[in-house]
Amino acid sequence: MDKICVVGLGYIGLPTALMLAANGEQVVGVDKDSDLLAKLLDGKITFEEDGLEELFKSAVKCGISFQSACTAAEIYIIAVPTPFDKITKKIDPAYVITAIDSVLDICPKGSIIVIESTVSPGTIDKFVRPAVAAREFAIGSDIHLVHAPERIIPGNMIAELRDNARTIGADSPEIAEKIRQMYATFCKGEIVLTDIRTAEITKVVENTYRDINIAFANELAKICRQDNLNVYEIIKIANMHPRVAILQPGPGVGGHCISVDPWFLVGDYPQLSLLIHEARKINDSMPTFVLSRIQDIIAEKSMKSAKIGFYGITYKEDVDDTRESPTLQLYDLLKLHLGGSAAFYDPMCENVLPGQIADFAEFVAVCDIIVVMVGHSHIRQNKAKLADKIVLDTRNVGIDGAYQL
Ligand code: SAJ
Repeated sequence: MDKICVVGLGYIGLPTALMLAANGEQVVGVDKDSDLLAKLLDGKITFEEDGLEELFKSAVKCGISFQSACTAAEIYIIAVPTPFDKITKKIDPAYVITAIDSVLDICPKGSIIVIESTVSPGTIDKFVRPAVAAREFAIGSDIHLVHAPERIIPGNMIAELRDNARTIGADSPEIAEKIRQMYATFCKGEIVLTDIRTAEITKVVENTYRDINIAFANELAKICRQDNLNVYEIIKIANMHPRVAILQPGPGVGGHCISVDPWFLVGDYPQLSLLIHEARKINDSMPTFVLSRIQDIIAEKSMKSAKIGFYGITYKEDVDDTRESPTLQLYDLLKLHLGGSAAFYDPMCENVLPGQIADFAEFVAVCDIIVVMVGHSHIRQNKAKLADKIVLDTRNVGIDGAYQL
């Protein structure tokens, strides 16, 4: 019997499975996606992340295996996606439930299911427990449930897997301790044991805190624009105060976490989450604000027509993930407002949008206005190549003469 079976080998499941294997645990990684599996079995990693390739090699050396179906194990880690419905603002727990169902098909009695996927608070009570009970498994004896939400930041995942504190929510201290020991094989941060409900909401609270703080920076950018003040200088000086740490304004908040999780609190506590809701609205308004800045520039330069080039499609710098990215949000607005005369470039991803140009020099040459949407290292190293262009720099990468938010 295997010791640990990790179900879902995406952005969270893969590095977690590799880390456990590289630190001496016996691990099998499971994913239904045959292309993803084929790549892993062929010795290739499936997304770009600092240090992932080296970790992959060492996990393979230590004996990690990959397959499409769950196997008998002592511990199952569920790291499948939780899709978000943009209209209802609710997550769909179906993938988590399906993954748990496939575990229940083969798991030995007494095994532990650890849910790492972010779920909206209350999901485990509302959906997971009834689904397990419907299969006639007694929770607490036949099967144990744990929620250990991931906390790692794309771009620094491997270091954060090792160094961040973790939360483990379980029904009993004994099971929590067993799972603490598993994570302690690689996690050097503090591991806090609590109950499942607390672990669920704490994860969402962390991302909501960051969303609110980014919204404050974005609102400051709008205030400063009104009076032509430099928001970046103001933030820099304010942050010299020992108890001030303002984040950076930008073209919007993307990714599958910060732009999603606060909605769970708004949905569950609509009368009580006024600040949280307002912050979400401010961050969601930023692509429209970028569009208004482009229109300001076109008017100021008296341009009759202009080809707008958007540098960066991913949701943030140096990752290849485009989920909920501000550029994709802007693309939808552009279709309405600018009649589609846009080009896109991103060194981290290919063929995401119509009008995407693969060659940077060609992109620069064909565009009249370039809007920097993502501060990839690539643009920081190639700023000089935009010297003769009209540039709107929404990420403050430091391009001489550029317009700012
Ligand atoms: N952003 C700004 N200004 C800033 C910081 C970020 O506009 O000063 C934007 C980014 O460009 C991006 C978005 O916010 O579009 C989110 O990026 P991020 O780097 O703040 O966070 P994520 O989504 O990559 O990862 C977050 C992290 N959560 C927190 O820092 C509280 C990470 O630790 C979580 O594990 C992750 O969400 C998750 O999976 O929940």
